[in-house]
Amino acid sequence: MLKKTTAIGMTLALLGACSQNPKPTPAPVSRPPAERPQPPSPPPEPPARPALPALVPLPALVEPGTGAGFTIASDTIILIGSNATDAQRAPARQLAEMIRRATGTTPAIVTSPPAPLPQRSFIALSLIVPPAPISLGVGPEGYDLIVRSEAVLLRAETPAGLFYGIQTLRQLLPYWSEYEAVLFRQPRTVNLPPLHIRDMPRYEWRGAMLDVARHFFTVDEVKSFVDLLALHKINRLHLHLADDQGWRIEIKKWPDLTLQGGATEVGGTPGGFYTQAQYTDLVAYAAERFITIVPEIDMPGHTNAALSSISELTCTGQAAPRFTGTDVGFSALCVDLEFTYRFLDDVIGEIAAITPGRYFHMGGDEVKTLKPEQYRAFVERVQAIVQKHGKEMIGWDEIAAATLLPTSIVQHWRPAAGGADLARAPQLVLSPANRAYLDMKYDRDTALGLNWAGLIPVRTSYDWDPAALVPGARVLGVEAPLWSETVATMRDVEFLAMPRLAALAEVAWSPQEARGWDTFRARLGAQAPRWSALGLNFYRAPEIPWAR
Ligand code: TNX
Repeated sequence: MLKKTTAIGMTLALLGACSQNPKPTPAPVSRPPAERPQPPSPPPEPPARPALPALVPLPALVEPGTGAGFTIASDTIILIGSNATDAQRAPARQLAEMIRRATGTTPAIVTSPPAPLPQRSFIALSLIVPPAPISLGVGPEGYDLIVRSEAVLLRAETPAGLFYGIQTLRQLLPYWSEYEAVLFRQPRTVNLPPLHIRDMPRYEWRGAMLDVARHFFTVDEVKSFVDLLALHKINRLHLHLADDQGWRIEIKKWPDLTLQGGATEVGGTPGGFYTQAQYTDLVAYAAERFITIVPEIDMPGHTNAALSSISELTCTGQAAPRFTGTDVGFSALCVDLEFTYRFLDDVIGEIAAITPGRYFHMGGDEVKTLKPEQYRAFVERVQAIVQKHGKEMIGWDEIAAATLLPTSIVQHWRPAAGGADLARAPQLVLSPANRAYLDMKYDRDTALGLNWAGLIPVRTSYDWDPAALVPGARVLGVEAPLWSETVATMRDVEFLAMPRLAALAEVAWSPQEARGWDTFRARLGAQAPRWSALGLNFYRAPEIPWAR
């Protein structure tokens, strides 16, 4: 591994890209402009600096380069180490596909760097795995990208880092690369601006949640949501798989859960569910984009779909009637029955077995029918079951009242929650409903969405510092939930998610001191042609200068 890495390293060294062999920096280092007060009388105009590309989320460091940049032409190749594993080849294939759409030609992926330097123009993807002679120092998800006229050099310590570098390259390609139309497939060259980007995420948990229980979304629809997350370097997709209105994941020991509980959704339209094979396919699709699926079975409340499918789960032994409304808080598992825990062991065991990610989400929110001590004992028992099946438990912030393992995660959602319980939480994911909930309306006139946590214009979802929200807490990151009481199609999902999902992705990825509303607005507005090319039904918030 090291031998081959060194071979690419030599290529990079010859090009002056290694930190051991620095070239004089051609252009002054400039962090992306942060909001700073302007001096009262401006000094003489400095020489015009090349405009920085409009990237979302903002990278940690962007330095403009000099010269003409790099031209991707029909003879450009992608260079990777000859020892590349499949996980390392996947980002290279994704880049090749992106370039095909941009230029009409699929670049060859060439292993083992030819020596001397290839005569053809190349984009080198290089894994510099610690401990390596040269440490990149960008961490497990970071990357370093250099665009020069001779070559493009993308280096990372992991395949995930390469993937995020490629997402940045994607935003450097012209927006029309997102079209599939034959019209655009004539061979053409594409120019990338000269620059150096050194980038790494602020938080390890950069999540979104989709509620597939209130309204069901098919595997293909969820895959399109995954694509949207990947573009924004989001790495967790939390699926809310069960609620009062529907149970969406096959449990082989309990087929009635999906036969009965999967058949409904809000409004009485037919629901649906994922077979375990479909779920596995979705997990793999997300994994190729470095996104971990976090499955949630909400309990002990929000369980009417289960209670109406399996009569033994209720305290009366009578199956509950089906429910397709939007009230919350009325249902609860019968927590004093041993049967309940055998059932949960089956459910959690089967889901854990098909979920490679580390987490299982037990919900735990809005239980209005249990005494506090019943609730706490329930959470602690479920925590033990989750641990037995090899997963780390996550739950909504009510679970902080229980005694939690150091590995358990509390997902903060109630803006007014806080105080002692949250401070006791071993670790937090932040989804404050008044900033991070994608199902809140933008303004009073927004047709879709709810407003119980307030109206959330784009600036409100963008302008906050996660580190300041719960002082002293160990914050893993940020997650943007999209509850689906009022959304039934992917067009609806996209309308509420975009552009706020992009804003929250930047909150989770970019350094607090580098980002600011004014530069964000401009960079966000510049995404419009790409989003249109992708066919996204985004909300053209009036405060954003959308590019045409
Ligand atoms: C609160 S957030 C809920 C959900 C609703 C959502 C609607 C949370 C843990 N519980 O059951 O769908 O509000 O915004």
